[in-house]
Amino acid sequence: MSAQSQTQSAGHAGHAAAPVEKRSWLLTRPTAKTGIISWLTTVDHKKIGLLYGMSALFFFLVGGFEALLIRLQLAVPNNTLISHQLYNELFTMHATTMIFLAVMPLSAAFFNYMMPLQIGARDVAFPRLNGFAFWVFLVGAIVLNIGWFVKSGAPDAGWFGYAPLTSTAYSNQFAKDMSTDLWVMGLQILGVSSVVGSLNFIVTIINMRAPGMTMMRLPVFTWMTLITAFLIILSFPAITIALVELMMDRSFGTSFFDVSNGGLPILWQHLFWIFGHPEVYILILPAMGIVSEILPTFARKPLFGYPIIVFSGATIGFLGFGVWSHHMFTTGMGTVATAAFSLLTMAIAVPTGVKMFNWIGTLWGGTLRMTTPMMFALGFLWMFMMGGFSGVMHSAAPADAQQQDSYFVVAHFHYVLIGGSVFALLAGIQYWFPLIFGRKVSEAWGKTSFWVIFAGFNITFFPMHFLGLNGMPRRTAVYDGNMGWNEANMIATIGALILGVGVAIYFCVMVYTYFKGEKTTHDEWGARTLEWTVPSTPPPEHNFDVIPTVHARDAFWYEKTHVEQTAKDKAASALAEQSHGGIHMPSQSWFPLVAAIGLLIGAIFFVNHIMIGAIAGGVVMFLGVYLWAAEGPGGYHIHLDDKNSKKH
Ligand code: HEM
Ligand SMILES: [Cu+2]
Repeated sequence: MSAQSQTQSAGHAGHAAAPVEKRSWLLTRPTAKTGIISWLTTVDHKKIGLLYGMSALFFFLVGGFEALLIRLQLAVPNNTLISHQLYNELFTMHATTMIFLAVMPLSAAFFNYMMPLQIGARDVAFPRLNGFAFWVFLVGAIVLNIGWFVKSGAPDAGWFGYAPLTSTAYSNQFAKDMSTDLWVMGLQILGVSSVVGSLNFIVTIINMRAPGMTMMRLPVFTWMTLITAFLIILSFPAITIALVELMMDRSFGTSFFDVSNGGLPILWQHLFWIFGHPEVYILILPAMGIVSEILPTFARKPLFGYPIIVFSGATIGFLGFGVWSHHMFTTGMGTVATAAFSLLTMAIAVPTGVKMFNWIGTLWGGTLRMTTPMMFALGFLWMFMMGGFSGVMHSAAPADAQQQDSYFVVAHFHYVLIGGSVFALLAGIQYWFPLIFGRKVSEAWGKTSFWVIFAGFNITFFPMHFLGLNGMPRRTAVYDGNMGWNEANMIATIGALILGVGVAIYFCVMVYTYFKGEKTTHDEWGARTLEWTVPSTPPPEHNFDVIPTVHARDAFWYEKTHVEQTAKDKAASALAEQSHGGIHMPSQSWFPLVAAIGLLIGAIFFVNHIMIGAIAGGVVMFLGVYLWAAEGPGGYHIHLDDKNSKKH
């Protein structure tokens, strides 16, 4: 660090920030606002949100491609299109990719982009940590997918990784199989990303709400962000422990899950599903939040029963931790455990149904506008409800004994995961596109993509209910021609191709709109929440010219109807900001990226059992974290009056 530490002259009136040292080149924080460096070093929650969104959409396409291969293989009986080994890799990676690399990060994209805007904040609580969470996510995604490019192959033991399929004894024919190691390591890394991101969101929502934004005035999407973040930090430790134990079994010869040495395979299932069931609510609660924003906007009514929607979301979160063994009804847990888990699972349908009625109550008597986001949101209501019904069906243990491991379960979770989560996320993209990019998707094309996706989805997955009831098992690469499953499988495959076309249309329309779409104003839909009060689209780096003052649950509706009060608030807020020396923004940093790269190096060497390389990667990571601490908090001011930002 430079010996003669200079202070930078503040140079503007009322600047109260502490003098800042001039730092050596290594610790100087980057300032590029455009170009590749600005993206690599960004701490802006909106840019990080876009990075999450882009990556998630990319992996959504990868996972979709994997699904199409699976469906093509199953189109006709005794098909030889792909090998059984590749089939195992495809269904494992398809599920892992869709859950951890597509739906979760797409939710995270909205958490990052929208949540700070919705609570009237300028960024998240820990901006560099936010960048770190994204880069770590990307590292985990890379590690999981390395298998496609090396001899050992991709992970092949199912997204649930049941012991003993994951033991070294069962690993595929290559002696030094690393496909399962890649899966273990990838999930560990993704867990770090999710937990770190969640802590950031929790602190942000608790601490950084605009004046007047009480908890019971939070937009529902922000509430669901908060609950999801809690689910993540409470459920990921369970799978982390399971993965560490599995890693020890595989790399160091312990026998947590190895029966021949006194281990317990069922221990894996308990640990996995203690995480795994809350995980499905991690996937659905953000979707419920998005739909709760869209329906009132297009019904032109406030959300019906706001407190009930919020509390039922929290109830779902709590109950979600008590039902994990409904995934294990057929493992022989005993009648008491089976009955208890069965009843608790049925109980979850209560808060879920309550939300359903609140959404319908929101639509009831509203002035509905059938825009593209509204269509996707209504699609969510309908299909999520169907998935919920089949869920209640297998909450009854005797029924589940028949349905377990059949295509009926596949139909169930695709109705909740695609018909629910994915439809809501696609709705959210359409809804917030004008805010994020300042352009609006054409209604004709938006609706076309909706109908093709909607038709393709139902043609694919509805017949699977019957396939399941007729006994077709999951996770099998071939079936015989005389089982009575031929037609339904052919229909499902045709449906999958239609779904693929629909998704392709959706993507093409988005890309076209980004470049050539109709320009829009910042309050495109006549919405009610704060994210729509930004001064421009795309929003400026500082989000709001002045921090909003909140008087009501529908903060923006209040502003629109109380013009005088709003002007007064803005003047007071501007005055307060001037006395702090202007708008204070965080500086960019290289070190979140450096730390994540260290993690990547370490992970790759560890999976290949080259410990010296693993340690080297660890050193790079800790150096990154150390320098991150040493570069200090940074920050600069933006002055709106002279439109001249002063950096230090
Ligand atoms: C009313 C609400 C729900 C109920 C009562 C319910 C019930 C169940 C039950 C009992 C199973 C175990 C079936 C078996 O393996 O035999 C199951 C499986 C599954 N559910 Fe649900 N569910 C509900 C909602 C959801 C939601 C919201 C999601 C995700 C967004 C979801 C995703 C899944 C997945 C992925 C599986 C399969 C796990 C696997 O074995 O790979 N479910 N559900
Ligand atoms: Cu479950």
